[in-house]
Amino acid sequence: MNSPDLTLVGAYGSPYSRKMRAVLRYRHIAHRWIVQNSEQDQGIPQPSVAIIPVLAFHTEDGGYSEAMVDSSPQIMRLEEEYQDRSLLPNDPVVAFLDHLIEDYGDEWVTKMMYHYRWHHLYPDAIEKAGNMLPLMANNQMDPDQHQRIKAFITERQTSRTALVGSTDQNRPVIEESFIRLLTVMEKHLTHHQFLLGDRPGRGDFGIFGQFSQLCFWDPDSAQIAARQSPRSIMWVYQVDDLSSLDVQGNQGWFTRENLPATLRDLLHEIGQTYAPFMVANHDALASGAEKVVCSIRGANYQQAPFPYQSKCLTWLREAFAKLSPDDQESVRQLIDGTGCEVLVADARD
Ligand SMILES: N[C@@H](CCC(=O)N[C@@H](CS)C(=O)NCC(=O)O)C(=O)O
Repeated sequence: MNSPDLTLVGAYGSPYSRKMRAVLRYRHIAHRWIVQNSEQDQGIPQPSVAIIPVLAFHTEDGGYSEAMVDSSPQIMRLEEEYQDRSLLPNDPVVAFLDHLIEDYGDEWVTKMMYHYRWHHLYPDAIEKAGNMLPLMANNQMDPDQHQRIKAFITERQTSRTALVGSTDQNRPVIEESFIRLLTVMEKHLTHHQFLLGDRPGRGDFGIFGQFSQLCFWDPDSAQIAARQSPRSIMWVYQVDDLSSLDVQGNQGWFTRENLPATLRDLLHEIGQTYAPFMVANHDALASGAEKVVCSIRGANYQQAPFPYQSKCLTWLREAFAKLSPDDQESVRQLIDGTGCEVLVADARD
């Protein structure tokens, strides 16, 4: 085997791992995929936080120079090191929207994913995940050990549902937003292969990661998805491996002048759910409040504050602040009336 540039350590059932593997495949970046805790998972430098996926960079002599976590920074780091088949649209206004869509996938759609896997109303999903997750690292695992790890993972994950907002009270908010997202995706994908044109952007990979689980793995959500949006299912198959997609230079993106109405529908969906939540989460952390409380399409949504998501909003606002005044104005016009305005409100001052 030719020596790869990178190693990606992840898991089949991890949305962010699937996201990054798809990015590496699409970008033609030579890599090795290692399943976490498998026999091959050895010698990788410890990242700052114990989460997956881990992206490890190689040295000339076959060792590792460093390892990093968090898929969005991983994507941006790859953009610095590799030019071809970039994920960044050339129009900075469209690139900002792409960043927003990616973050919506990572930080809001992930609630749907966790919910349909671990919420107590979905016992088949809990049973399936409990059975399958331990075997990813070792499919020949001893049956007793399998049962022990299954019990451990199931107990840990089901006790964490409230942390990501998957409670009985929030259930309608999360489930209805999944159905609306599928409806928007179905309409959009009827005319366009990807969210921002003829090639995938960060947003495609962000939503793809979560959909790789929601549409295929978790039984209840997979059934809903197949009913509501067959084109989303096909899009997930495609995005998983876009190594054969032909891409010319930096062509193929929508521009700010030709964004389709269905993209605006997506921004509207983001503005009704992710946007009020992200701002309320940020404000709760800033004021030291114990709970995030916000209204999402008239429903009262509550969960504990989530520090990483506050950082995400700061990064999004920093990206907006870096745009020229004209580009900022264009973004404001495009998101006007969608509910996303609150995301960039502070940047005006
Ligand atoms: N913000 C991170 C999130 C990664 C993440 O939450 N990974 C989960 C699995 S999908 C994880 O490793 N959780 C810790 C655990 O399962 O112990 C990203 O974008 O990659």
